[in-house]
Amino acid sequence: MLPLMRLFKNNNWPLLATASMALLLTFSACVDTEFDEPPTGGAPVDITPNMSIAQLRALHVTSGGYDSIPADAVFSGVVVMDDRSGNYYKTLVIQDSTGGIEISFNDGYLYTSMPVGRTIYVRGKGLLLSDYEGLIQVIGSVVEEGGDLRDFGLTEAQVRTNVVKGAYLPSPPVPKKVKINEINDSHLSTLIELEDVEFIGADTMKTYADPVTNNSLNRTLQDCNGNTILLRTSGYADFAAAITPRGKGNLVGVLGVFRDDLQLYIRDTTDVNLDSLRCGEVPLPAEGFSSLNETFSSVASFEEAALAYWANVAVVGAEKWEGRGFSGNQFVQASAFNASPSNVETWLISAPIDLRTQKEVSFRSSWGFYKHQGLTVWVSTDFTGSNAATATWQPLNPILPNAGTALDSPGSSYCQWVSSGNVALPVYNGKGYIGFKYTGDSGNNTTTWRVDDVKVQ
Ligand SMILES: [Ca+2]
Repeated sequence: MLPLMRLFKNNNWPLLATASMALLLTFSACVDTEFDEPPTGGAPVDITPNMSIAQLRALHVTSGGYDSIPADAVFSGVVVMDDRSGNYYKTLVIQDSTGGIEISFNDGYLYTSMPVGRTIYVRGKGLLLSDYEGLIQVIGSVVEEGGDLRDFGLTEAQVRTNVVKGAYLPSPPVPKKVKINEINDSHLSTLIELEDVEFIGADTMKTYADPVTNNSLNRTLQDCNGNTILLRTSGYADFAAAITPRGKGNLVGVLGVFRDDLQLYIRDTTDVNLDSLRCGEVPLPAEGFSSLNETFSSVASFEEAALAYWANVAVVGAEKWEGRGFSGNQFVQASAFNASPSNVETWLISAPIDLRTQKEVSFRSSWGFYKHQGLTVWVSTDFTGSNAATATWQPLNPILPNAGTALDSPGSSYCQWVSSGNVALPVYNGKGYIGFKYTGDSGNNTTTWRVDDVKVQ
């Protein structure tokens, strides 16, 4: 519903609505050139565009209102977004060399006759330009309902009279490569490709949208310089339940806007190719890393810690190590407080380390709400990445805080961070792994244990 107070530069809405209705009645004698079937190529089209999409967009001068499109205008473009996956609904996005624009329809299943890659031609007669929260759309009509203005997409009759379906591109539309910090309004409703982007840590391994409630969700993409853009997905998309990848790579989508927020929409998950190492990650040497320096700066607070080449395993119960932050410093912690099931054994296991030369590990740790000594530290040379419970673990003997360790500030429930000291690792002709093991239960052994700054050298 749109407020009646919207402004109209070219006309007032009743006239426009009347014009739309008149169009339905009188335009049916026009040439009806429709090509629903050809899978490629398409039949010749007896219609020639006389207006670019950039020129069309420039006709929308009434922000929040309506502008009519000249009756003799003809614009065309290649469909770059259709409604096949359900991420877009009753809407197409078409694009020519000058820009792109959304076209709103009254009916769905548009992809069956106007899929991505097909050129369509649109006669302007009777159509309007509107905008939805800042995104310009071609619509079929606007009608007053109970004091509100309501936009309607092109009716089936308007599709017959105004839309001519043309040839298919020989190959899919090619997106324009652009960097996140270069994206601007000129890219709205066009197909773009972001290179070397990844989901922020908190948005990896999550569903694209909520397939249960059908709520749309935003996920945030970032480049390696920290520039971000939203990826928005409809809860009705057939890939809403798919899981966002952890890696970095290229992502193709159509750019939209909602008020001040630019947001990308993918057509489906084939637009997402994020399978390289994340920003800052380095390839794993076959013999393991010669050193580690994990500050946990990449872990997301209140999320399970996910670190390249590290494992985070619930051996007993469901709790895992999670990220937390305090005063700008990120670290990991585990706790059995309110755990269900009650008994907790969870391991945070380091990336593989080359143990062929003498190495030492150091880290710092602290507790919160002390009840019990829940942290132990181990090393294994037969951990495979998935056998935390059955691998052979040798105990290490680091310095850990205890019940008597001073609080980090008066009244705090947390103790000061305590350095482990340099703890020698075994020399071994292969790789080894440091295991941080938390045990507790939700009855009496609920202490939070925190770890930061794991160094091996
Ligand atoms: Ca840290």
